[in-house]
Amino acid sequence: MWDPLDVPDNGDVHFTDYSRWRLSEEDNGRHLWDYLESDEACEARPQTIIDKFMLGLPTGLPTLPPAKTALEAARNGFSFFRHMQASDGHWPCEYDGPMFITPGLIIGSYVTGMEFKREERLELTRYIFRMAHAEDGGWGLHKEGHTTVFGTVLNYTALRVLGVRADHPVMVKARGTLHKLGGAVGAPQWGKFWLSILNVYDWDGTNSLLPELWLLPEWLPIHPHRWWIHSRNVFIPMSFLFAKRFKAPEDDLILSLRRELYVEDYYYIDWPAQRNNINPIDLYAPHTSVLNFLFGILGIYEPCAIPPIRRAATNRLYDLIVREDENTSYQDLGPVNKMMNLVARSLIDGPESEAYAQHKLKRRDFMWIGPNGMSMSGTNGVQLWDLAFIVQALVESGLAEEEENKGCLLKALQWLDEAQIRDNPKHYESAYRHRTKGAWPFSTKEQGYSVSDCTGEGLKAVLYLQEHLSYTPKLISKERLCDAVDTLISFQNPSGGFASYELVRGPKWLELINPAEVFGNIMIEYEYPECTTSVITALAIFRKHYPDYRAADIERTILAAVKYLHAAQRPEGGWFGSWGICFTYATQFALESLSLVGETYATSARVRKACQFLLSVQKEDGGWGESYKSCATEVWVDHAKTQVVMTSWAAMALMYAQYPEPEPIERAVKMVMSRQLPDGSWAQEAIEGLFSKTCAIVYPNFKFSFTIWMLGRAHQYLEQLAAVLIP
Ligand code: LAN
Repeated sequence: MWDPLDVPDNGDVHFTDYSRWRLSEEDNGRHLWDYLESDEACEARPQTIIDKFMLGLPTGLPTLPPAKTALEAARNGFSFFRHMQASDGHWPCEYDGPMFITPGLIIGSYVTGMEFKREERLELTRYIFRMAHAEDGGWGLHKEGHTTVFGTVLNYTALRVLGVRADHPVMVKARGTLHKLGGAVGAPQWGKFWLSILNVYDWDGTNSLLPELWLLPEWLPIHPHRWWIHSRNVFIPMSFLFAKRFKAPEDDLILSLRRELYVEDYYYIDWPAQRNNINPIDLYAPHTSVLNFLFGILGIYEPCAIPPIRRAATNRLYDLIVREDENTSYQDLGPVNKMMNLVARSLIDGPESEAYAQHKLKRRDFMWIGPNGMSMSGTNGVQLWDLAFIVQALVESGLAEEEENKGCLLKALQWLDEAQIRDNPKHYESAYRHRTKGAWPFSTKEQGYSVSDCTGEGLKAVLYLQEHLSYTPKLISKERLCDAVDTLISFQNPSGGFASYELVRGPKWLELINPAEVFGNIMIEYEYPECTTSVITALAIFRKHYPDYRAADIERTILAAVKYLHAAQRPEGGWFGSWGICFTYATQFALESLSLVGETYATSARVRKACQFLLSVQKEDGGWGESYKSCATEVWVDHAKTQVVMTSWAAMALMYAQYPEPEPIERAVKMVMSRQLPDGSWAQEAIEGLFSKTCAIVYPNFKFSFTIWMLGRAHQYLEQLAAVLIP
């Protein structure tokens, strides 16, 4: 057990000295926060403006002359944001939101004996305190979501593991809520999994995570290599640890949690009866009858699993775990499989192993301290994704040619040069990976996963920097750009659309066996308007500069993609977004694509319909505001307040469509300008991103990239419109 923490009744004040935290300046986009113990160390390494801003401390940046035009507002925005560029060229940020990720960090670390610094434990505690809902003390699936058993049981448990006493007021309140919800027995599968690992839930209470699935022939539609990469990569260590029935050794904390988490007596719970017990408050994708039937059969099979076959299957799983660790230098695909792989490696290789040491080293990449305390990030950062948008914003607004910004853009280009993945993965086909040669990842090269749209936006950013600016060297050769193009084309599906990390490999009916209960559309890849647009706009820009490379393939790819986009438009006129919220996000992308093939307000009924849809939801103050709930319901759900990020997306959409009236865009510009703070920044508003239909995630740099981009473009667009209207 870790020693108890004496912490205040709430997280309103910092639990550590915030003037001692520093974000280290690494070369390759890695984010590592240090807590400096001594005054001398602090003096030797004073806090930077970035440290202060990320921690929510006053930055001391000056008040700027108020902007009178959209361009001045964009310029002020970047005068501020320029200071947030790390020395290696990227823009770091927090990446929190999901409330099931940080508990995985804490429980996974505890069961493997991987300790935290005391200060880290304190700020992890404060973060969870700060995220508790004021009314009932519970936690949701994500930080803006309603209280659920999943959120509450995992965060409650995490706090206890961190060392908070059971009689602390935060715990008393949360426990009351958990008990009102019926206790931990009603947790969804992923909650049951972490509780089983910690030995405060019985493995008999989870449905079988059939390891033998990996022994099936690959041509079978159900074979897990066909699943969405995140589901597959979480399923692998989960299934492995299930097969091993891994559980932490009992200690006082575990014995006590067995009393705290349940309404009934732990030792009398009918575990098999809990397998399909999920509190309705948590449910988004309830088990289908097909799944329940299969789980019924597996329940009978499990006790008689044939040992040599089970062993072969677990060996196979372990091999895949090792390959994943080695392919990603222990960053892993995401934070969930990262912590599960750690538990598996610690079990097999032991705490003295190189694998354990590497996992420990890379665990730091996910631990981010922000104004609310410390949390585990949704990935090891948003490096490439943010950088690519900021670069495009600066080039399109013209700010990139301004003297004071040139150094930033040169550094951004160097970062892109370093971040491009130059080869296919070490374990390639053997780990069922898609090609990576020439790709850009979402975060860092080390993590090493190619994503279709990240490669698209990365390529666009490079082309903008190398081809559109007067002062940049051509760091990335034609050959490397062509590698990126080859990867982009390799991502196209027969429908013409593009998915995220891989081609769509499995049939849609696999969704019938989605066991996760709280997420939707996670079993296979799907085509997305957002990913499709990033790819084809990149290809279109590429061919302008390199018309001789695979011209016919590029033309074919774009035309097929546009066909997919036509088919994906919703009857109301918008496009449904899966990675940002929601219709404003995806409609912006889709209209960018359609503008490529000359489909604009003047020429296309679909584009007119899309504009009308957007205008029908523009609010009184000229802005747009959409709730994350749109993503779950698949119909527009208004946010009570307008948001600068969504307003920027919607205004960008209207400009891509070449909407002929200036008024709605002018109103959007005014609204975004009215929210700009005296130092040129914008305050954080509601959450912007989302995944798997239900779970929101923050993109704090969007409030800079998309505002600056929209303001810069609007400045030019409105001038052009005025010139047409008043010749
Ligand atoms: C992300 C973040 C980025 C996102 C985009 C690039 C925006 C998207 O267009 C493609 C998919 C991708 C890469 C994506 C996939 C799912 C991620 C990795 C996340 C939303 C960040 C966190 C999330 C991951 C699945 C969280 C762990 C949860 C599980 C359900 C495994």
